[in-house]
Amino acid sequence: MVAAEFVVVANRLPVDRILTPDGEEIWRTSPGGLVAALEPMMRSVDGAWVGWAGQADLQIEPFEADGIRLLPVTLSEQEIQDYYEGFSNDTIWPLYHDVIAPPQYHREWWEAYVEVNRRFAEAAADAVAEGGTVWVHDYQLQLVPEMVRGLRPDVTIGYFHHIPFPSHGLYAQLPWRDQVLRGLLGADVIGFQRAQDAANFLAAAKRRLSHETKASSITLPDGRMPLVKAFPISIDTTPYRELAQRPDIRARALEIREGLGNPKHILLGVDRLDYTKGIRHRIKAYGELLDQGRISVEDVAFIQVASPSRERVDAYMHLRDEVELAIGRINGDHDTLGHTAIRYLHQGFPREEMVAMYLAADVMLVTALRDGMNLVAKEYVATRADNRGVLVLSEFTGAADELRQALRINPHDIEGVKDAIVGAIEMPRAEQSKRMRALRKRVLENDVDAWSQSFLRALEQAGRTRHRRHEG
Ligand code: GDG
Repeated sequence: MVAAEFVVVANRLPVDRILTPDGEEIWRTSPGGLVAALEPMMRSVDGAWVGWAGQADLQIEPFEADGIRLLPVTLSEQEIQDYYEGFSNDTIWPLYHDVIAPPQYHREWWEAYVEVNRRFAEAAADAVAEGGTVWVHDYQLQLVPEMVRGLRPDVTIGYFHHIPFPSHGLYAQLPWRDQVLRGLLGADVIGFQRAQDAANFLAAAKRRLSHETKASSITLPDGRMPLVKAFPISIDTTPYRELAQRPDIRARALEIREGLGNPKHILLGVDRLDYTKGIRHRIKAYGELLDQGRISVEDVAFIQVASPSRERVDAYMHLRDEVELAIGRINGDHDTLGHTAIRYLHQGFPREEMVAMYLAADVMLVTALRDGMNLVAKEYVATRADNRGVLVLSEFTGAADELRQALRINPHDIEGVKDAIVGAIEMPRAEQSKRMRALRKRVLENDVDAWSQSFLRALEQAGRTRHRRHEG
């Protein structure tokens, strides 16, 4: 196998395996922003992508899809339970989102996490060319940077963390807190979504490992100085802008409004069904507004898309029950034969339909209790070419650091959320337009391409410094 100059390591490969009705296997590129951001670069520099194909016990040889070399990592059913659903999604995920749900600490989950991280690291170390670059993504693979460094001291290593990094007071709960810090510190550039996440990581490294830290770097005992910095991620704005102009999709947006009985205002929520997203808080606020008669179902409809997520993890099963109970009650109390209070969709939709919903929505509700960035907020903004519409945005999202002209809310403050919803509904056109114009400028200028370019520039710089040190 030819070695690759640039290797991306992520939990998932950027493709989904599809079996056609006649039993043929095909691979479809998943529409995620990460692939879109890295695709041009991966093609130009001879890149490879290490990841899991999304199904248990799938033994597949490396293959190529859309010009990218894919190197599949196999996970057993037990490893999916322990490494992925367990340690990644039931230990790290809740801990790093400020313990909104109680993290579960199990030694066998940790052991599987170490084992699987080693498999990813070995695959990357085997694939990368002499002096090449490895870019590791996200919380499922925090040990990979140190492991790759151990196997391949010649390569430059980047790591990007897509979710929050908690304050030390919470992080300190993790029984394997020092191992995880050392894992991440194997990278030359450690990127976070917000400046606060980078600061939390630096504080943890200083407190736990007694490393010397400066504004954005750490000095390690071996003399290496990894860069620790915020690189706020964004979206590929092009498909959103283009789809938002398409006549059939604009017609579909009108049809959606009609289907809801032509309400004056449509509120929209789009989230994976996850307890970090504040879906219950949003539903409660809307329900109370109806109870109090401040709004009516004839005037204000609420569409909530809650795409199925992590359905085998207990906390997600409970959340689904709670959300569906709350919605059932509100709809039971307030629906009429012509109007539904909350149109709840526990389904995934094609991007075209998502854009039609963004176009139909007068108010976008993003009420996350904690969120690394929140791309939905940016997608909504990207589709609003007429500068109409209001974004209600939780201050606990990474996006809130950038999208200053949104209506900011604290999702825990239900009265505040209610006032923001009413404020959004009543906002004069001129103010909507002033805010949206500024939001759009921000999102269109700082797209995913700008994000990957700035991370890669930092990585290149780190690589040059390292080579100089080696030679010197
Ligand atoms: C993690 C961090 C960070 C959702 N339902 C459907 C659908 N989606 C798309 C959205 C959006 C994406 O999924 C969700 O991205 P978010 O950023 O909102 O949230 P997470 O999934 O939690 O992502 C987050 C992100 O990583 C990137 O670093 O921003 O903070 O938690 O693009 O549109 N897309 C389609 N159908 C659906 O039903 N097509």
